[in-house]
Amino acid sequence: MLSHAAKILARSRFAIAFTGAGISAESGVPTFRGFNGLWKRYRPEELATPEAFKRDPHLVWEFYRWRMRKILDAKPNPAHYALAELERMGLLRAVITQNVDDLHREAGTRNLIELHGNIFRVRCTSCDYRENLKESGRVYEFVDSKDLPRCPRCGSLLRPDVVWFGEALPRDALEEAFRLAEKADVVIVVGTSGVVYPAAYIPYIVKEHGGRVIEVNVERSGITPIADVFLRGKAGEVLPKLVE
Ligand code: BV8
Ligand code: ZN
Repeated sequence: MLSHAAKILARSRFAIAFTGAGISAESGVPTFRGFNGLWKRYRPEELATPEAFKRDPHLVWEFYRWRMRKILDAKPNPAHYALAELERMGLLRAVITQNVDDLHREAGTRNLIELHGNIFRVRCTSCDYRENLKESGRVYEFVDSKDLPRCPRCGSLLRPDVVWFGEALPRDALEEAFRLAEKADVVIVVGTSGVVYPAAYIPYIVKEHGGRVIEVNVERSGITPIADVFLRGKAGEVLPKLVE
């Protein structure tokens, strides 16, 4: 199956990747279905929503600061590096990710579409103030603070610049992702349960336009029914074999 996938990729004209939380699991970033410990009693759908933020901004910021700390301690794993290498080899045109952890960028992927935003960006709930905390060098000060973060321009609450459940995805990112999916003749789907929409449409759009779907996952997912090749295994072990 692996050689079959490698052949499909080698012969592809326009291959893209579509990734979910599973690609960062081996970096130690908890997947959405796998929250353990502290956050086990909450479902992410309960915390990653505008209603939760309105009701209890302290709890939601505690959740995001906890995840930011986890991600700051994480490094890209061989799966992220393999996709960056495929792009360098000219075999991968773009990575469309549902993840907000910045690990694809850290691994060197250049053409990256973040459908659900980025956990290291914050934005104001009232004015158009935005800040990339890594670029502004304030990420550790931000993560270690216990106070509710306030906009330096207008004083309103700051929120994570990520897409919450019930919120629309950034239009330009979604349109670009759909455009790439229509053009792609191969999509490598990595580490996603394929249950969150509209992101999960991506592999279906590739399929509908006659493209092939290669899936890498440790178990079957919502995408497996339309996969032409299903490579069962950990992304950090399977993807580097596709680069060899
Ligand atoms: C919207 C950012 C409407 C926040 C996230 C149909 C159409 C449109 C919407 C809907 C619809 N049906 C339902 C909806 C509503 C909802 C939705 O999809 N709900 C689901 C739960 C049913 N969708 C929305 O609310 C979206 N918004 O539609 O708004 C609208 C439209 C116009 C105007 C106004 C409103 C917004 C969805 C985005 C939510 N935000 N993230 C944050 O991160 O804090 S989604 C979040 O969950 C993640 O980003 C990720 O995308 C998702 C979890 O999915 P996965 O990435 O797949 O991760 P998961 O843990 O589920 O799975 C991990 C997989 O990896 C598993 O398969 C596992 O086996 C595998 N794995 C584990 N280890 C490994 C591995 N694989 C390989 N190697 C390993 N080592
Ligand atoms: Zn403001």
